[in-house]
Amino acid sequence: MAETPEGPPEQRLPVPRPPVEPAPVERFTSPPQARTFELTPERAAQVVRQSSNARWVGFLIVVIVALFIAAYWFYELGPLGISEPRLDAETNAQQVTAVERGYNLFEANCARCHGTQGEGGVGPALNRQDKLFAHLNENYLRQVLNAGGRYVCGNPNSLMPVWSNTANPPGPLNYIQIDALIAFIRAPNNQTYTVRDPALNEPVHDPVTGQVETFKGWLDPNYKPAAGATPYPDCWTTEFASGSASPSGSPSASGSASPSGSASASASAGAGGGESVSIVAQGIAFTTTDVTAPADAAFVIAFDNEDAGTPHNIEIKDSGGTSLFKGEIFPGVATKNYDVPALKAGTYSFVCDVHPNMTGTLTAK
Ligand code: HEC
Ligand SMILES: [Cu+2]
Repeated sequence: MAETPEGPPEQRLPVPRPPVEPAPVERFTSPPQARTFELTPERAAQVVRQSSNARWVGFLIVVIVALFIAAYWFYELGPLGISEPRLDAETNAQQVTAVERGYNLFEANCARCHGTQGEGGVGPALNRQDKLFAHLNENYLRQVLNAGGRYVCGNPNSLMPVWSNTANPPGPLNYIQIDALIAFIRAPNNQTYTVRDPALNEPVHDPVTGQVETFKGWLDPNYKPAAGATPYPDCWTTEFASGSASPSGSPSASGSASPSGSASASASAGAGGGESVSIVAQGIAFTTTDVTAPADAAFVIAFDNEDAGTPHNIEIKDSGGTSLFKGEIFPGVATKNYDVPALKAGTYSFVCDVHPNMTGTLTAK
């Protein structure tokens, strides 16, 4: 080949390559094309294109991963208060489920003695803030449900049975149901829960309005007992024992005040015959729920409490619910004479303050 190509410079390009001289075959073992590597322009362009694609793909993957991490971070931990952390949301959802199940369990098993709102009945009230604050704590509730009513005051004849199926003899409820009941009893009253069908777990609709039925918890999370108040007693009946702690101090004081006020009246009535009405409480109920008393004259109620160790009393209220007479609360077996001031002719109701479902009607005529 000529050393210098002829013609104008543009014709001289591309510079012709000197012909490839194959190396002597005997010195190499690989075939000549393996050594004569040549990058064609197409191939070179392709390499450039591919590597730029590859960089894009890599960049996009990094972006996707970064976005995923950010999204997951928000989902899982809920920073900056934008969303609720996932685990908290899950715990809350489980809590709501437990409360809603507990509501059904309570209505089915407990309401007949403790009232549908926990207001009390045969058994003590459960929905009171002073009791929920510390006395009805989770651990205590668990103990009571495991051991039954005897755990409360040590009364072996307590009406409340054992509930837990781990007790001996076993009760009807398993530990999940016990947990649900405890969650329900201690549910806060600033949250609204849905009433669900126990079998279907579907929300229950009010047949009249068609609205989903709801309920609220009992416990007021902001409740604080008055400074220096005596904590609720371990045994609920001591609340009603005469001359006990501050909460019951005022009713017993008023109870003692009214009989003494009417003592003179009854004395004068006693002179005129002193009519006496007898009322018996037995098995957390008044044996006679309809009593007749004289109108416009003081009379005496001979109140016979036949329930050993269980406190009862009689409070007389008019149709508007105003208390007209409140007898002293005392445990059985005992009898006390209540001096009741004169009542106008009419119908009155009488209740036991310890057991709101002990009621009767008193007719004065
Ligand atoms: C047959 C009536 C009856 C039923 C049903 C009943 N209880 Fe009771 N409960 C009582 C009585 C009575 C007491 C008081 C214990 C005692 O001193 O005998 C009591 C006490 C309690 C106490 C302790 C209250 C306190 O002030 O210390 C709790 C808590 C309680 N019951 C929860 C329940 C729950 C939850 C259920 C439903 C699973 C239930 N009870 C069902 C009658 C009942
Ligand atoms: Cu009573």
